[in-house]
Amino acid sequence: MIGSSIDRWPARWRIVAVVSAVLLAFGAVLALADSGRNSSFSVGLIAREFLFEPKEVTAGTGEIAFFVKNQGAIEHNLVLVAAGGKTVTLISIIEPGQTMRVTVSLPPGLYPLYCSLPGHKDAGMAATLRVTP
Ligand SMILES: [Cu+2]
Repeated sequence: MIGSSIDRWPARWRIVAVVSAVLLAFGAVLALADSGRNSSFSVGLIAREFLFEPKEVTAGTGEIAFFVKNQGAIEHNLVLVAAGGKTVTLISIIEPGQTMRVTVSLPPGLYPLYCSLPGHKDAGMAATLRVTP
């Protein structure tokens, strides 16, 4: 019994080695893909009365994750102006003290961001997202 179980080890290890090699090759392909336009970016914004910090944020093409923390005393939100002037509400409400996350993918360009609650944008709650090629 012991002898036969030892005889089986080499075959087992060969399978493990082949599976490992396949996984490594697959991982290398994923890593290559990730270094291209499928990269992901993280953008942090602080919202409060009445501004976004920082005023300008930069990301590349790919998935952009916004983390928006409301450090103010009242509700805020996050709206993005897409190409052609279309407004997209990324986060409809961020309660005081809350951090909200949203992901978007955008072509290169400059995108105004603002809070659409009445008067907030005019009071200074605006920022710019620059998406680089
Ligand atoms: Cu606001």
